Amino acid sequence: MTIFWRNTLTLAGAATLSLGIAYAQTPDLSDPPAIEGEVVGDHGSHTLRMGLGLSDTSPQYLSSRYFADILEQRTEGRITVNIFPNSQLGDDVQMMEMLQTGSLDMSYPSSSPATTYVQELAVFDLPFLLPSREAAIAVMQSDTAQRMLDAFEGTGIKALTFSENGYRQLTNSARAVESPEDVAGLDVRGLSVRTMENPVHLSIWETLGANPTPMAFGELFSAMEQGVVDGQENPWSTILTSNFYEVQDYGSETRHVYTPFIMMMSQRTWDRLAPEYQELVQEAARQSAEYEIQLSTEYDDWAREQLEERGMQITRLDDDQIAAFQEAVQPVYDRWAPRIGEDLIAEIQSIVDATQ
Ligand code: TK8
Repeated sequence: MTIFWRNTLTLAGAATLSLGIAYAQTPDLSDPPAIEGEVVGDHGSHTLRMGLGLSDTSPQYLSSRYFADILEQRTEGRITVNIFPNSQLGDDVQMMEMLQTGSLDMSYPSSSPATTYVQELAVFDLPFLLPSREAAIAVMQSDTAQRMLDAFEGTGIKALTFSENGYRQLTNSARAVESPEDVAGLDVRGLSVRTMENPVHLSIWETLGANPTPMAFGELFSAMEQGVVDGQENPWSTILTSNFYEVQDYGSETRHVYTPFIMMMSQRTWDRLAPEYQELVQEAARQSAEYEIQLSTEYDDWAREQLEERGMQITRLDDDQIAAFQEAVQPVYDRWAPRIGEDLIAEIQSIVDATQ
């Protein structure tokens, strides 16, 4: 897939020349693993609607397609999943409410807005908790994480699996950011930053001296375009696949938080499925999550390069500069750790330590 970018170049004393520069829209991504396993027995037909926040070039979408393909093949077309990307059915918060009422079958939100259902998920919102992708994956695959998915019981939502959203990076339209002082501004105002709808994130950006505004992801592009906010934070892949570079000149590799996605189904939909179908859905969810993590990993560095090629100025931060951010957000830990649970944090920490 390629898109064409029009670049105009004026030659001295000559006419304007138009060059079409082709940018690859996705990196060289691994193909989905072959679909294996028996065709399951006939337990009726289901057409499921799945709403996504991200675009149809995102790892989230591509792996959801794989999920749909597994179900379709292993039921000989009796289960079909129709995927609606780009927040067209609603944002993370709205779609979770739709799952509860049964007006939507599936969604794939970030863990952060889901903390209203399962408070322990807020552990993922603690800044600089997961130092490496290996650690993050170990945590997502742990019994501790499974317990959080199980804790959705009774909410009207069946949580199927974690997968990767990834390390979040700061972008903005005002200035290059290398330090917490650049966020707060000294003789200029603090950056106004959109955050996910989650109190820990709000606290992070308040603590850094920014002017945070929680906002649905679907409204973010136009909010930045219209200057309602200066910036936002998301993984490089999302910044690329949502075209944020068109309205954001600066990026900083802050890696301040690693948040996962959670693939979810409406409990009402789940309860309508025969046990054999339920088992298949659960298996397909896990397989597609593994594929999603692989795609997301392949996407991340590539997306950063692409953003630079498309004109975003990206600041890489060295260990001392990261440490300055880490120190600046210590009050977020002090305030939230007791509420999230010291035991839970220690449990996560020991999973992390085992990967170091
Ligand atoms: C997409 C969201 C998004 C998240 C955010 O539905 O809101 O910034 O990172 O990717 O879950």
